[in-house]
Amino acid sequence: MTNWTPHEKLNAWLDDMVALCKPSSLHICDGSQEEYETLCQLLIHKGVFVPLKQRANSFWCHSDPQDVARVEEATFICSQNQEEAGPTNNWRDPVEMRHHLLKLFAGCMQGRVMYVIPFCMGPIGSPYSVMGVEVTDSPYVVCNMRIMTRIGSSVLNLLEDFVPCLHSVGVPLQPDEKDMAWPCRHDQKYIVHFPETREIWSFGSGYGGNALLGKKCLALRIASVMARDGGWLAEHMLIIGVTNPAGEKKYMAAAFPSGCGKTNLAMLQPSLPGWKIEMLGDDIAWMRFGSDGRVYAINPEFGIFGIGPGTSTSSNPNAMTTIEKNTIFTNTAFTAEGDIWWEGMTLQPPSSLTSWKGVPWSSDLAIPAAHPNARFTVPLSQSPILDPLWEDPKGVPISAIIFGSRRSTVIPLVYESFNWEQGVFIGASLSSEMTAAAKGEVGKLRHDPFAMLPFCGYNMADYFKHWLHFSTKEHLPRIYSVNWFRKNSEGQFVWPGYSENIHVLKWIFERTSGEGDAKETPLGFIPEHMDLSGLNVRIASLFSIDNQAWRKEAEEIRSYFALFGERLPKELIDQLNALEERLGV
Ligand code: GTP
Ligand code: SPV
Ligand code: MN
Repeated sequence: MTNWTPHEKLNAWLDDMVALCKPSSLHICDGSQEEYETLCQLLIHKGVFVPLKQRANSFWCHSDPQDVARVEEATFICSQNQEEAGPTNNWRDPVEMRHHLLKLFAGCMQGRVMYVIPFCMGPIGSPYSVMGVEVTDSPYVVCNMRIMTRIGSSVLNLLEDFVPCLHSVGVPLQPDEKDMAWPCRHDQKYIVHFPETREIWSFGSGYGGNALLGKKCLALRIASVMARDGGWLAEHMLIIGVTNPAGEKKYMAAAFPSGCGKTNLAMLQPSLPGWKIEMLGDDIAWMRFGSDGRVYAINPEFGIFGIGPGTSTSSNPNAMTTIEKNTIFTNTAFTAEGDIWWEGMTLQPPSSLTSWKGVPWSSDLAIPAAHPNARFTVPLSQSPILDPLWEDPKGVPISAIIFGSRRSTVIPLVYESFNWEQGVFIGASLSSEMTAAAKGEVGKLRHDPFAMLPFCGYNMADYFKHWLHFSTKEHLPRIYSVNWFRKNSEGQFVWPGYSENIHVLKWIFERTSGEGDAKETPLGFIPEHMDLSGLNVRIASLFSIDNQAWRKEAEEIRSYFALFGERLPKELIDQLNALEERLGV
């Protein structure tokens, strides 16, 4: 065994990975600033990174046009039995998949450096954190992992057990062969999880959740299995602190599908005087029951991998402040002045632009200059509204859980569930119009239970059961449904959203204090009065409940639930029946 590190299990695994992938050399990442700068220089030299003139220590880069988002059809859960993965996951037999992967990865790092990234999801030293080691042949991945997770010697020194995460862009180099700027595979992409042995193998993509393996792969797919076994929750949720004008503070968590507004809600700048939002996380929450019976949440991440398009000083000023420096921009447009740009950043595009594909762009082309899933990678510590408890190892107590999605019809602005079980039903029946965050048909309505459809590492029916089994706990958070995306018959949003979403959070805040007027409806409680004076909105268009549309919705949920067969918890059918009864079916 080679003494790569002081850690025996790691050394044994690295020996195997080196023998399999045959890199030209191996580099153990220490996570230092120097190392980061060296890698950025290397990426500049390779033509991947372009330094930005207006933003210190920041870079523009663009990917291969066929490597721009998560690839759900190439994402696999390889549990022993297909039933364990359930009807919503792509399942492959673990033995066959391993056999296939060993062939794919054989020699895949020839001519490249193998970077070894010890990383920690959660604050280093927290009993709730989980460590991983990602082996990758992509220096872009190393730079992004350093922002998104805690990496390097401080992790290696404390490393005990770890989740092995193997990543390769899948493009070996022959001696003297010139590398591509963004090597990846068009023909073969594999994002593979072995939930029982807690391993991740990713091949052929260098982008986002496909390649930064601490995020969706570990902190959601593998962690959801750990959470099921350990009695906790690993969720696709933002975490915020909300303070009212009297100085009282509560924490809330919210699950929205990809591209449906988590980062924006996490960074909300309230339009209502005296209210304050502070962020702990914008994408993932790990939640546990504390000894006082309350739910406590930590954010396992260290950075923000946020969507650019739509972000501006008016829609999200806090995000704009966060990305002034130390930021990697991927697939945005690039200005003649050496800065980045995306649709929605300013009303008019700058006069001269290079598109995300790296070619001259003009508005005559009638295509966006930035890719709709263009992203910024930035340290969470740069958020101007960071919550003081963001690294608290035990997490923050959650008073409300919010489920939201992108629905142009049917779902009202906000409603409160009658109880936990109905709240779980709301999560389970969530559906949303698809966005550019994953490869697929943008705008298509699909079921996305708990915003976890692409991220649950086991049978979704068992996941529902896991949520339901907490219903006997005391001090449960209240559960809400929100929808910022309702449209009128002209196709315009009926709700201004963004900073005005504080109106909804205010009502939720008051409800969790036993205040806040509410009216009972078949769906749950909706606000009795919400002071929206000054906003150009029609209350009816925000809160109306179309009985007929809801009956259709209920029918649709019933046929979706049938997918889970006998495994679907009976409580959810009871909830659906009760909803139909209230609707008068
Ligand atoms: P992922 O990072 O993929 O998980 O996405 P996310 O859930 O963090 O979504 P994000 O906050 O990045 O928002 C996605 C898109 O929705 C952006 O284009 C936003 O501008 C837009 N958006 C966010 N909040 C609102 C809102 O309140 N109203 C409207 N109309 N659009 C919003
Ligand atoms: C999402 O798609 O939910 C994201 C982006 O947060 S990625 O990291 O690519 O999964
Ligand atoms: Mn996300």
